[in-house]
Amino acid sequence: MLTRPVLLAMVVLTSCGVLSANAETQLPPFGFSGMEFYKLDWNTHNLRIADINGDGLNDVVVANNARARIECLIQQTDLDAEEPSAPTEPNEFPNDARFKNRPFLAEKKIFSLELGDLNGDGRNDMVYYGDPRELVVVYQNADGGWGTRKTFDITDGPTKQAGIAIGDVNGDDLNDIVLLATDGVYFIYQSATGKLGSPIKESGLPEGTIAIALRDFNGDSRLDLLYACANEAAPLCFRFQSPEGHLGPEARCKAPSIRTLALGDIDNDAVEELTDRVFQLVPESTEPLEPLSAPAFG
Ligand SMILES: [Ca+2]
Ligand SMILES: [Ca+2]
Ligand SMILES: [Ca+2]
Ligand SMILES: [Ca+2]
Repeated sequence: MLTRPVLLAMVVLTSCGVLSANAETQLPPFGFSGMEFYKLDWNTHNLRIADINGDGLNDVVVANNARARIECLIQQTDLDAEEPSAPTEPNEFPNDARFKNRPFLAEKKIFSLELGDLNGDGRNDMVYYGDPRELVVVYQNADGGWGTRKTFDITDGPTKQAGIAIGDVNGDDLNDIVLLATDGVYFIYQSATGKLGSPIKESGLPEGTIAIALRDFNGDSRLDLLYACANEAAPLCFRFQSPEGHLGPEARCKAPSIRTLALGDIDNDAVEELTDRVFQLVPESTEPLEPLSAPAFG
């Protein structure tokens, strides 16, 4: 039995080649390896996956408000080099060897956290919003460590998770920051020299907005902005990016209320889908979306 504080968070890893092919669907064989465990603390959230040390291997980043820090689990290249740590108490699980923690001291309570390249050097940087209220950008060094910090004095940012999105929202192929505010949204654009400009606020939000996301929802290769709302009548609201690099007016979508939301291309057609009880987005369409009758995941 797992008891506090033995296992407070875990990472589940997968590998392929375990099961036989499905004769009816001709799908390739796939399966899962065993779970791997990494002990963290209570009150961890905003788990993100990206390469944060420039070695080409994805790492795991998660905010840890119990210690006012950000856990950076760096994927190791030689799993045989280090044995898992031995348990020190009965029923304690040792950490597995795939990741090694390199914690970053945030020194604040973190509400939202995202990763992405924000200066065009090809290395993922980190941005978070927290209390004391400010937006913090931490750039990745050339040696794969965290380096220069840049702060933005924004006091009306999000107090919920998923309040930050990173992506190109003005069509110049440079990542920008979108930050949810209490009564609007901030845009922080990256310049051609890799500098972040001053925040520009657009007032007004769809009713009940609790989260934002950037994806290409209509297949034109330009990122669009999604507002997820605690609004039973219209929980999804889109702003599609125009060919000129402007986010268009809000396009609301009638749908069942949202409990959880995941984004991704789940049928390999290069167009993003949303899944809750599953909605499928149709390329080249801005018409109101209709939920599919059958869930995609059983
Ligand atoms: Ca890495
Ligand atoms: Ca960078
Ligand atoms: Ca941009
Ligand atoms: Ca688009």
